[in-house]
Amino acid sequence: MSTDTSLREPLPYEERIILDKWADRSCTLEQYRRLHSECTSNPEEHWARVAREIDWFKSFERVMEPGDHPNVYRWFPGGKINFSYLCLDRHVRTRNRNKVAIVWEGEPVDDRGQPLEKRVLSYYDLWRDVNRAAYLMSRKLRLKKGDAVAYYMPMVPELPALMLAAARLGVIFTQVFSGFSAEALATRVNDVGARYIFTTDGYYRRGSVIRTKDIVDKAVKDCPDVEGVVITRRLGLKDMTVDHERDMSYDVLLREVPANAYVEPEHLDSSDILYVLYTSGTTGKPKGIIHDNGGYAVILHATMKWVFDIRDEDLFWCTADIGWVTGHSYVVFGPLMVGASIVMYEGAPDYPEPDRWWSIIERYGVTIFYTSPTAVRALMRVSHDYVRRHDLSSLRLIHSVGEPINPSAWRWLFETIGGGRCPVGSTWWMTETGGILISHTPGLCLIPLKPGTNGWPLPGIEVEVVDDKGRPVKDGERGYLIIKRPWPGMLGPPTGMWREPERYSETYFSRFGYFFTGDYAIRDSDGYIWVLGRADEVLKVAGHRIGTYEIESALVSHPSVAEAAVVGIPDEVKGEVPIAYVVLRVGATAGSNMENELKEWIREKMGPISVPKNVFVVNKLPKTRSGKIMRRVIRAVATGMLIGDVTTLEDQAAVEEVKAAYEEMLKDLAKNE
Ligand code: 6R9
Repeated sequence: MSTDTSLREPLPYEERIILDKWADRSCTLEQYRRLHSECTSNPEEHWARVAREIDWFKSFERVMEPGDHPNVYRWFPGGKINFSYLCLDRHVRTRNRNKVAIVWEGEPVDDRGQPLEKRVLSYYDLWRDVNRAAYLMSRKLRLKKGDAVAYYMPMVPELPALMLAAARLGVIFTQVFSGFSAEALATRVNDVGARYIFTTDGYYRRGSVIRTKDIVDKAVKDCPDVEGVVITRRLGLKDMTVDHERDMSYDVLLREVPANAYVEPEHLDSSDILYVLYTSGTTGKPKGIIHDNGGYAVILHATMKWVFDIRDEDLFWCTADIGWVTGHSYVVFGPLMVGASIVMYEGAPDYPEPDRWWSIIERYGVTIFYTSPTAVRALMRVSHDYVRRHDLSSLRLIHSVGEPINPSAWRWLFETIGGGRCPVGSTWWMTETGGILISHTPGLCLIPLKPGTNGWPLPGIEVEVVDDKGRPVKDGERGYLIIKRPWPGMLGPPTGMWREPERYSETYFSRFGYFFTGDYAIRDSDGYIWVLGRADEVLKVAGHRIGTYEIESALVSHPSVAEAAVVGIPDEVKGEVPIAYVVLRVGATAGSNMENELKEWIREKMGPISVPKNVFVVNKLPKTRSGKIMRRVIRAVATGMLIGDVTTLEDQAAVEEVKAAYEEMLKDLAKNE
């Protein structure tokens, strides 16, 4: 049984760490407060100043104006812009032309553990690839501005190229994480209205082959409007099935594209859609979060400078998969926009051994490392010799993202990985925010570090921690995190949430009248924000965002399941993991295999990351008198906490049952240990 101590460590509000090496960049809280209040007192001017630092085809006329739906804003109206131009064309005209854009490493290794595949693309190479991809998309596939495509791609260099090609044409893309199931893919493809799906034959993960194309074959059966599937060969699988009516080889299509193809980047409106990315919420199907071009470009530009202190000589490595927002913003668009060199790695951090990441940092000389607490917790459990084998002295700055970082994981990153030299931060943001909103800003000036905090909101960002009624709570008290003003990079026009303007306002604005993040947070007396985790039914499992509601819906779609409740329980490595309680249909019997059958069902329906750690079959679920499942009670029982007020509880016996099922599991675990 996980002891969970690391996740309940006391938070070191009072600790303050000032780094010698960064002393000339340090500032006092007072200085930072001043800088901050200058920016927030006139945010429009502040954001205009930042926006003028990037290249527009036509300059914007205003900073921001209300859109056509409540709570939707158009940022930088009048401005014309193109991300592909920002990330490529303007660099290939300078000495960055031959600078490394992407160093990519495949997962397979030789018998000495050395990587077998490496690809290096200069900015010029990438510019060429993107033009050829855009040519193919527009001439061959007849894709045009406003059309949608779906990418179901693993971590291969073709993915950033395709994203930038779509951006060049104004084609809206949605990238679906390559670990998602066929059903999850089909739902997103249909919702966004994709004309084509781009995929690979497969990829390598932890020494195995994952056959992406097979999953697409399954998904596309439920996607009547998809006109074709375009396949990049990553593995060269000989036995890949091909439907000649529908499937096209990317490589064959490219052969027909002139080597020097050039496609003029569309002069897009600042508020035209760049992409839609689906993420989990508390109810219903996943939400399609819309991001625009201009506002998104501005938040990425600002955060690459302020948060990552990016410089010409840096090698930037964000370890996120591009399937998540972190990969969109800080593998692809942010770093390429500022002309940085990035690392992309295909596989698992512990393949063939738990020093793969450290070997990559050493091999290429990574200077800025952006990773997740869950990976850190997994890697710090193995012998430190895996770290000591490698020279990590190139590192100068480290940040984490995805969930709160507990102080001991922070200290390990700071001391063992960063050698006590590098600022280590925890950047808070969400799919919805587009870019980082709460973080230390070593690129501007550095306030003292505290292990585990997110730091201050960025200049120009105003957040508040409030109680149930929306009243600010006192410093040091827990409350809900809200964002008080619109910000560049927020959910974009026309509807914030793809085709669901009402759901957008309802989800984020109905509770407090301001943007509600869904997170619990504390502000300490130094003004530092400590985001503590979700206040709703959304889980962060190994940093991945999963709605308990989605797992429940998948469970009740199983023929034997009548009702299901899913809650998150703490896990030492993954932060939290889902566990499920199910009530079977009358007549269905719980064979000894029911737990595995339901886990397999979830794997099929949703993908491996959503599979509950345990599935318990019970006779009843604790409910309120009005019939709502009391997840709070279930979670409390399952994590051994106090139950709290259960006066509305219908049936005490159901609680006892949940308790018994959980105790049973503890006994089993104890036996196995
Ligand atoms: C970027 C990303 C968003 C949720 C967010 C919060 C949690 C992210 C965090 C953090 C504490 C951090 N979160 N970063 N919590 N400290 N540095 O993760 O987007 O997948 O949409 O998740 O992640 O709970 O609300 P997304």
